[in-house]
Amino acid sequence: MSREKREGGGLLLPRRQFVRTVAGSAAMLAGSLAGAGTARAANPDNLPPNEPEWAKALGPGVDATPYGMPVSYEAHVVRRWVPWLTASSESSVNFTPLQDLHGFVTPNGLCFERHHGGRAEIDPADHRLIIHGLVERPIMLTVDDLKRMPSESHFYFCECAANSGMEWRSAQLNSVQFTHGMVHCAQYTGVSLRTLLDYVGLKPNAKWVLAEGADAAAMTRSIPIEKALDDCMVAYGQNGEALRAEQGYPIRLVVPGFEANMWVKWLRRLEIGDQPWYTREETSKYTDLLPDGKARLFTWVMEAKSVVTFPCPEKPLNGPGYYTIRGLAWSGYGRIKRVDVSVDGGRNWQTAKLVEPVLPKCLTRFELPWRWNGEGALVVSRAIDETGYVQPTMYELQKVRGVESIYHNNGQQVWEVKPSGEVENVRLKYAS
Ligand SMILES: Nc1nc2c(c(=O)[nH]1)N[C@H]1C(S)=C(S)[C@@H](COP(=O)(O)O)O[C@H]1N2
Ligand SMILES: [Mo]
Repeated sequence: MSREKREGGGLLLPRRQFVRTVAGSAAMLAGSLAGAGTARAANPDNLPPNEPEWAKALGPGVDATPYGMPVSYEAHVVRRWVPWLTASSESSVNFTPLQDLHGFVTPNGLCFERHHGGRAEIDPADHRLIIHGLVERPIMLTVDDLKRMPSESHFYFCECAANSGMEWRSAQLNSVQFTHGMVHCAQYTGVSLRTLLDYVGLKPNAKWVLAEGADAAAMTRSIPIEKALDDCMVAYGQNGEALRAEQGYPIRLVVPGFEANMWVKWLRRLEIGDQPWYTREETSKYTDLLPDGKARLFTWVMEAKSVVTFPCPEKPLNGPGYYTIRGLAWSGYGRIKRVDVSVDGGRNWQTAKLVEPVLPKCLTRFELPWRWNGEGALVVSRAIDETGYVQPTMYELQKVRGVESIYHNNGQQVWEVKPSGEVENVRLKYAS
């Protein structure tokens, strides 16, 4: 559809003014980043047929970099946060730069962080995991004890229930990092929680596992025993190395497919009980307020979701021609079965290619070749998981959930590509 038709037909809802300001500053940021990144003009002295400067002298030796960091030209690829979103940086969140990542693994240093009481820095020698409550043989384990047990390694996504939480009412943040960056995906290594629970011996009335962190927030969540015995892990490894302090070093709970809040970091205690612990977290937060004033409770599984990461507000198009639309899809219920992509706001859909491997409860990369003719376009993706569930439009989602909740927004994200190549977060107005 043409841009005129969209505006004339009122298909776009304008964003509120304060949002313009935020979007403006995000755009400025993106502009300055482009200058630091690939858009920088080339130095002709380094181009063929000249010998580039780095080929004329020896480089640093193997003693120069005991722990490698990204090359300076990628220094703009960092976690970012939105200072006005929260009162302090200790109880806050930063965001994964999805627009700059390849494949489906998030590098450890770029995994978004969500802390309620700041990041704990724990000496593993002083850390213990206690498992007690409705068990036959309560235990206290060291981190070394855990490493002596059989291990498992699995890739899982981890998404905060509040991801896209600002976007319920209308298009807000003009950035895929800020709209969708509260998700990361890593290979976790550790001990299966079932192994530990078998070891301590569950009593017949064991129904819930309370997990508690050793950070200043002592964050606690209750996990149903069925899930605890299914695929949860006590992880000490992430992407081949020890967990980062930001992600819960020395150990964190991995609860595949469930909202990230339950993935307790700096895990120090598992108390087996016969009922859930109604902590402040569970009753006042992490529930979904509905239009009738009731709230959905225990909405643990993250439903199928996807987002286009190229093009996106941070990654505009550079003139008409050949491109590959790229994005990420995931579902807490299992594997992604299909991803459809539309360039006309969801009127026509094409099936994207899923990039192998397609793993359950894991980010899945999708791609679709696209010849951009230079006209305005509305790029959107929708994920379908192996249960047959189809990622809803924002309109469909709002009809069921209203707009009062912060959590569990898995609606389709629409990017408007302007004839200039710039990309903006927009909300379609659907005929009702
Ligand atoms: N101990 C502890 N665990 C915690 C939290 C916390 O503040 N303390 N935050 C939770 C929330 S709300 C989220 S979204 C995830 C974030 O995990 P990450 O920091 O590895 O991205 O950790 C969860 N586990
Ligand atoms: Mo969260």
